[in-house]
Amino acid sequence: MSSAEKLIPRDEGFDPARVKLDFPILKNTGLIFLDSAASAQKPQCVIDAIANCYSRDYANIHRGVYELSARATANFEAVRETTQLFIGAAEAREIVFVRNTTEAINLVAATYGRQNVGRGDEVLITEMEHHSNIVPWQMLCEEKGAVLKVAPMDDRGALMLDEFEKLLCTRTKIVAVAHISNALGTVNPVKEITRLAHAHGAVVVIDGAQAIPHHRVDVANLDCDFYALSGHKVFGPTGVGVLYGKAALLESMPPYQGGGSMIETVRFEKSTYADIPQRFEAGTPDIGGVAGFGAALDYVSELGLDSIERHERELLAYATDLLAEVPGLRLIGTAPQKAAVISFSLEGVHPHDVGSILDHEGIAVRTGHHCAQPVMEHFGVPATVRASLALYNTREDIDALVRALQTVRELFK
Ligand code: C6P
Repeated sequence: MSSAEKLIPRDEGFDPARVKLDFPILKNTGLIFLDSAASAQKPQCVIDAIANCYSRDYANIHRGVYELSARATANFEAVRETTQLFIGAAEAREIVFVRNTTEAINLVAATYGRQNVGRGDEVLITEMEHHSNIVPWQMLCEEKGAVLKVAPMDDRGALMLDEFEKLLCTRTKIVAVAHISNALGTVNPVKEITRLAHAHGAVVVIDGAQAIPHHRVDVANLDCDFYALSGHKVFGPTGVGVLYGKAALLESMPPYQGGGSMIETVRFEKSTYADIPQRFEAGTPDIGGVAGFGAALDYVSELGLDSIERHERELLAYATDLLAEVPGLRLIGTAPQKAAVISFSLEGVHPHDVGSILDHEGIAVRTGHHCAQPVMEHFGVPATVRASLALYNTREDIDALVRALQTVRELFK
């Protein structure tokens, strides 16, 4: 079957209860898993793809002349094409395999950033970024004597686009923005952000970690320059992520790490580097992980991102309505464009206590600052409880969450 055929969605009615059965950890334990924003669970097809890679198709890639190595290489490169189609990239060589979103952003900061950002230049981010989309830019700015600018959000957690625009100027070299905030669920207008940034000559890096499992992403349509994502958030294994970069930009960039696979020739006097994307893929990659990642993208494509998005939108509305009935519950993040994340605090109860009691009721949520400390500071809270949704969550999961929160309320009366 060709990659294109594999990506045809099976769109005849989306049933999350049936989808749940594809996930052994959910099927076998009855766990109500509301922490997919941290890392999503894995369907059987992903687990099988990893096992099959190691039991049938495994050898190092891009090296061996023997048939098994050629097959392993072909399988690995086929996932690059699957990824290209999945995010709408123009060419497969625009897909760089990395470990995760964090590494993808660090790669851009350390290569494009070091090459193009100088003293007095500016990097523009937003107040709602994950630490992975703050610290690499801070490190770059410190090294180069550049300035990190931060566009504010309002008290719903929506980006103030007019303020963002005012911060753009000829010194802005890079704009780095989350597609969807992990702490608030805010969906940022990344196409408009990209248009504004380009009008000022800046390149745009989108942190897509939270968007990719929920939302149809089309990088060509967004016209962004870089897009970062993690496989483990889109039902694939940990250890595999993607940096998308426009070919012309990737071609202009120096390597990130040196070693095997990223070179053309090596002499003690000087080495020359491979073409993209191999230039950025030093060393042996996560071959089994990439097989699992490919299976995860196929799985999501078969279910159909439009169906997934519709289901999650309905579930978010359902949960938001029910949670409004819980006394003392304050939603943190109420932007008009929101997806898959419900952050909240419960008056008089520490978020960690809420999390522990929910755990006791068989419900997994994340509590803490969610690696977004500036967001917590904005809302004047040390931490929140975060219930995050995915394609396998049902209304029954939300009902159980609300019941358990009523129990917390009773205990802390
Ligand atoms: N957020 C969460 O619980 P890595 O760890 O590299 O796969 O992803 C980092 C990252 C970057 N950007 C955003 C918007 C993210 O949400 C994350 C990961 C997890 O919210 C773990 S802190």
